[in-house]
Amino acid sequence: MEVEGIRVQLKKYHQDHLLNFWEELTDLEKKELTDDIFNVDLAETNSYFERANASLKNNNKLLDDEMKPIDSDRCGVLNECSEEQLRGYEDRGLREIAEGRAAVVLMAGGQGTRLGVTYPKGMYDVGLPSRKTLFQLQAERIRRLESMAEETCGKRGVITWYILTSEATDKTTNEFLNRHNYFGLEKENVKTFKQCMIPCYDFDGKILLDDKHKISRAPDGNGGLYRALHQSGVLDDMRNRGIRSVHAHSVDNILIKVADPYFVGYCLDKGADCGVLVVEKTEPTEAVGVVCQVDGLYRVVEYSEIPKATSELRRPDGRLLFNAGNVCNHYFTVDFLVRISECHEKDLDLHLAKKKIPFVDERGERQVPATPNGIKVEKFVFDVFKYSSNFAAWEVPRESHFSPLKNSDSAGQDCPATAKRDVLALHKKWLLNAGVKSVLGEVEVSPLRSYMGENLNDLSGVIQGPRVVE
Ligand code: UD2
Repeated sequence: MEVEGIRVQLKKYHQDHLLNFWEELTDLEKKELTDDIFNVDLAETNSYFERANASLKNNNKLLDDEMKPIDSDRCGVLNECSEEQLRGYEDRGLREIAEGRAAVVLMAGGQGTRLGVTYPKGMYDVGLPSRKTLFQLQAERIRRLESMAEETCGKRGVITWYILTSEATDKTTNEFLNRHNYFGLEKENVKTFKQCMIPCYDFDGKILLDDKHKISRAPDGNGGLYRALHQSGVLDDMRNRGIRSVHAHSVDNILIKVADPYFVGYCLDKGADCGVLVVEKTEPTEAVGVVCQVDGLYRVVEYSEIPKATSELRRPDGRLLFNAGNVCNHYFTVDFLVRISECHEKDLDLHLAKKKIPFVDERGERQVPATPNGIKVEKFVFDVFKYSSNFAAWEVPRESHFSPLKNSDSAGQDCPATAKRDVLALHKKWLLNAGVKSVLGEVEVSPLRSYMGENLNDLSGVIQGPRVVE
């Protein structure tokens, strides 16, 4: 198509400013820009902006008066379960693994802006004695769990590791995993798949230029998972492998219990098609969404969207009323994921965030703004809860399950130093529970040795760090 044809198309959607610098571009740049424009579904892009704006207004109206906590009969609490119940859940979870019916979806397409690194967060090493990265810790937990399932059930099953990447993380993630031989997992059982990128807008819905010949784009949020699962063929792969249960989680929780057998077993026991793992939110300002009901439907109200007064409401015992802290840790059946991608993906809510987005101004100069100048539209992974026909929540203690790596150390929380501290504190507790007399200095337990504190009973006396218990 000639440039005039493209201009007419763009004009129809009020985006013809994308050609403002056409005359200055080289032939190669012209080709890059036209390819870039052809890759945008203009009708969908404009509707994204309008829908995101509309849902923002709608949210504010709904949330103030319609939120209710989770019904207690829908929420299992790990600390309140009997040993027998827990053993039952664990057995079910391990059997799912031994039968090859469990998979992990790791959401690793985010840009890690707050942490301030230019590489994927999974490659981050928080400074544990082993210097293992988040990816390595997760891969080794999978390996250990496969062995535990085999020991319990007498059968070895594979946990397929599907990793959601984006344009920002895909190449580097693949190179990294390859360079490290998939940390001992079989290459055929580790599959990366890419989410979509959507254009960024100014406050009037005009698409921003990142360069004179390049549209500014960002990943479509972790809810982009559903479209990507379908488009990349991952759902077909899951069905071909006979997978039934999917544990989907964020890349940055250093304590993540990958394919958590209690959580998976609990969801199977309840017959849930969609489940969420929560920790108690104790501070109204903490950056975790809360799981609750709105108009009788389960959903997460994100930390950036909950009204302040609502976030501060307390129960008679002093705990927050909305305390089911979402930690980006979910269970889905494959059937549920198929239903979402076939029937509901196009209707997922859109969330709008005001961000500082580098852009080319009307004079053709690239600006890096100091204050928010534009909008990113994102889909959120938890926005499918309302389509669940049997929803379940599972509450776990924070200190053994959740320590996210979000910020650089200067923030003092959710940062490399706190992630390292929390792993070492948990491992110390495991060792003391196993009969070790004392633990001095930095002592870490390899995930290949122990997944959740088991298999340490041969240790005793004093363990002096720095050391990795292999
Ligand atoms: C997420 C949760 C929030 C709370 C918090 C706890 C969502 C939408 N919000 O907020 O409720 O639980 O975590 O730590 O889940 N990602 C992608 N593609 C994207 C964007 C993100 O794969 O386009 C991944 C990202 O790599 C990370 C996860 O999704 O593994 C969470 O993303 P985030 O760090 O942007 O989410 P956050 O902390 O705002």
